[in-house]
Amino acid sequence: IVKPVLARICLGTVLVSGLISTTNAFGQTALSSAQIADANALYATHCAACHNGDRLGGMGPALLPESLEKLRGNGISDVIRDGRAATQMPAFGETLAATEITLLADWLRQPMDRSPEWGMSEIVQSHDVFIDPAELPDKPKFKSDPLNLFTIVEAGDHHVTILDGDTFEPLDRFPTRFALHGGAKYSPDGRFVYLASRDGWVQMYDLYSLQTVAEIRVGLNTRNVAVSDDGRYVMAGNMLPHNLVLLDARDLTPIREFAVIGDDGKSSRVSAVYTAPPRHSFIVALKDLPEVWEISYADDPRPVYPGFVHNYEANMVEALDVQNGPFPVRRIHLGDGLDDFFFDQDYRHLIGAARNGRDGQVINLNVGRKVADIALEGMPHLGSGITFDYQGHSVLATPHLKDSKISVIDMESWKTIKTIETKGPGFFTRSHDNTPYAWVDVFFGPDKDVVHIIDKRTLEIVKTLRPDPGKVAAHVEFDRSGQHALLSIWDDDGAIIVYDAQTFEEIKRIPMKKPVGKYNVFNKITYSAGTSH
Ligand code: DHE
Repeated sequence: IVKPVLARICLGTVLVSGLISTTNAFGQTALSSAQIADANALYATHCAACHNGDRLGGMGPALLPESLEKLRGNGISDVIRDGRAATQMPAFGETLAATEITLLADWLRQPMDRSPEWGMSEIVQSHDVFIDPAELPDKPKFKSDPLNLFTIVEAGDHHVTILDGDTFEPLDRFPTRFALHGGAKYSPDGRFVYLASRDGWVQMYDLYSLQTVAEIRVGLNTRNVAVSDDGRYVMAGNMLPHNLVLLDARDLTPIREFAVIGDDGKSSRVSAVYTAPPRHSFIVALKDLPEVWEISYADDPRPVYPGFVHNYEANMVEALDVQNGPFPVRRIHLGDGLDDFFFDQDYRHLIGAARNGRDGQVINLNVGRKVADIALEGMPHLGSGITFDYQGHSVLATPHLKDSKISVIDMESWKTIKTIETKGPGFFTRSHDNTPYAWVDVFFGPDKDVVHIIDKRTLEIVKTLRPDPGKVAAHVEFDRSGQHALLSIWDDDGAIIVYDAQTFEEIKRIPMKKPVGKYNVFNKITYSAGTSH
């Protein structure tokens, strides 16, 4: 890996014009043409070697405005000045003047004149199959239960660890693309795991032989992926371009793309795509359109696992009329867009939240319309809600990104039956059928280092743990049996802590670099009510 050339550019070589205070249509500081030229020169000299001349990413991540949305405030300048620990991104604080750093940061945030192209030909060109799937072994190369493995995403240095859930020993640790996001998704037999990066890369890894099988870049800014319940497809949802990309799950061969365009001709970013197993369809939330899409794969005539044919022409479906192809799109029109949602266990209802932080609605997917409003202020993070049985009723428990509470909602009346006060807003909730407890984190605020344990029988917090003072403690997942709960210490000098799920005693601490999500194969492929789907 080559370090970028750190040539010192003095102000005489690239003249950084004074920043002006006018704003453009996006509410951002508008740069003059002289400043844009300066920024281009700075980028070409200092950034292009790693991030590519076209800003689409290379050894470093893509630097498109959409990719940088997460770095709010001075986030971009801070990274340019200080670099990123445990990555190849050097600190430019000694090399560039403060004004140059500010200019580069402002320029990177500006909407680009023309969105870069990423169509089917770019997707096909990016596809790499490292191992012919027909050559893969029939059995795992380890003795432990292959359905009790955990895929653990380590964001600190962009790696994944495969952890043996019987012994809690790592089986493998491999590099991934920059910034994975969304849940890792498994093939229905639990053999393959599919990982999506924010920069659009999808990686397919074989859990039996512990190696990467294939990868492909499906977009420039991707939200997440879903795997069909029959194991035939992987669907990726993109923020840039505004589309969905369907892949063959055997080796990620692209099958077709779906442009996300509303009746009025306006396109939309995808918020998330999920699989609804009993419906044999993908359900898609859209960020900019008041619609939910259901894309059925039930009628695709191709057989399940017909034997591997690595042939783009055979596998790729020609651009078909969306309504009449083997993947019909059903549009469910809503009064308001949805940013995040959750399903009941039989996938009849979708519970959605708008990111205005106020409105929630229940959509009956069979009849295709809203059947109830739901009180959901405080920006609920429905995607990481869970369901369980409480006094004979199915309830949904969800954290809120802006309020210090967990809402418990009856899934028949759709009324909030209890609000559990927490020490701060949380991100993730987890439980398991074999435990009476639900674990919730407090991701934001001064108590971000605690996790609460809630008794599902009483809806009371029965224990609060502070496993590593000062460091974020977040995202729990159970092993297959529900006897152990694994918690992340969300720090570059972090760890996975294994707890006895009954006594809450710490059993083991495994050092890791900012472990974020962790995904147990069995809990995910059985769509356990206590975990994300
Ligand atoms: Fe996530 C899952 C949306 C920011 C870590 N996040 C998801 C999913 C959605 C979502 C829709 C479900 C995808 C799936 O099931 O495959 N996330 C959003 C946002 O809208 C938000 C708030 C803003 C954004 O930048 O996109 C956001 N998410 C974050 C983070 O800042 C987190 C904490 C750190 C990071 O890695 O970016 C983060 N999101 C996660 C994780 C999951 C996730 C670990 C998977 C949870 C699971 O258990 O399945």
